[in-house]
Amino acid sequence: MKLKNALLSATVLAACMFGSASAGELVVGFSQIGSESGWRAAETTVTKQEAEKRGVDLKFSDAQQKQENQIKALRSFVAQGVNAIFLAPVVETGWDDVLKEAKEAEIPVILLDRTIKAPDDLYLTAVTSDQVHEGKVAGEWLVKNAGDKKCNIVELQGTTGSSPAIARKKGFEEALAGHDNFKIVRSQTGDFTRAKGKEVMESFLKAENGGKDICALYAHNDDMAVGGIQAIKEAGLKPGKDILVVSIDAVPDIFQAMAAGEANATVELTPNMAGPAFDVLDAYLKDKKEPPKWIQTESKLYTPADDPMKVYEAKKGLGY
Ligand code: GZL
Repeated sequence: MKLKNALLSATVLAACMFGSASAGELVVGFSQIGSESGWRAAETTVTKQEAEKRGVDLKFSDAQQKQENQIKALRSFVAQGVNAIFLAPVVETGWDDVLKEAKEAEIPVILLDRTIKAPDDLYLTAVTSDQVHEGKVAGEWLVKNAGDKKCNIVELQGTTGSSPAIARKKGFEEALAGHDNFKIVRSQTGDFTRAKGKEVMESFLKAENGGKDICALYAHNDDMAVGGIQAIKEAGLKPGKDILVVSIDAVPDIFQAMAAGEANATVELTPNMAGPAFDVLDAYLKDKKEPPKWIQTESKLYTPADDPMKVYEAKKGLGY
């Protein structure tokens, strides 16, 4: 396989030197989780746009939320002899074997938007936000704005075993520490989807005196929050008032809810993980210098004070 890759790189190099291919004739395999949320759809759109901009031949694979499909896609990319792989890992564990195969083939792997539990020599770098910080910002907003009465919180967790679900829970709980009037009374996965978020929120409302005992909903992403808002309204309560709504991603629909007074805070996650990933890949392919293992993207809190409809208008064309 090493010889094959050497030949491939030489071919690409020769093609670039003698002009029969553009300098960006790079082939990158991208194993995407699926399209479970508006944010994920935007990440896919932006990744394809970034590849196009750079003249990169992007081989795209949608895993429909299944790790086995991601592993199959990675094996296929290795067999094709791509120059690099982008992986948005659906869960944290179970990647060692396939990443060892990519390493054997000398194909660098860059993680997008989620991290994994594996030796860090199995991937070049990870382009992600600080997901613990996101949860903490959400929790701190709630502690600051829910008053000092007893506040029973229900939590819609992301995909079980995924790094954002684990980290955002951790960060939120850190923010609540020391504030004994705040308590998470129910917590369950809504798998980052609107439909499941609504379904689980309906069960929370039923279990908590029709929602009268719930002070706030914390959702690990806006799509589950929007599903939860629907359930709260159908239960005859006012989301954003009777039940505060705090979530993460900053997708356009949460700003529409904010403008209607139905959502209170969201923490922005950029869908552009691919830009920094392509940049670090270009630099690595030139000088083979190992980049840092983590390239952190920014997080920003938005509330109704931030002109939500203006933000909605700015974001709605970005592929969500
Ligand atoms: C977080 C990302 C999450 C988004 C969700 O980095 O992996 O996955 O917050 C998406 O919208 O499903």
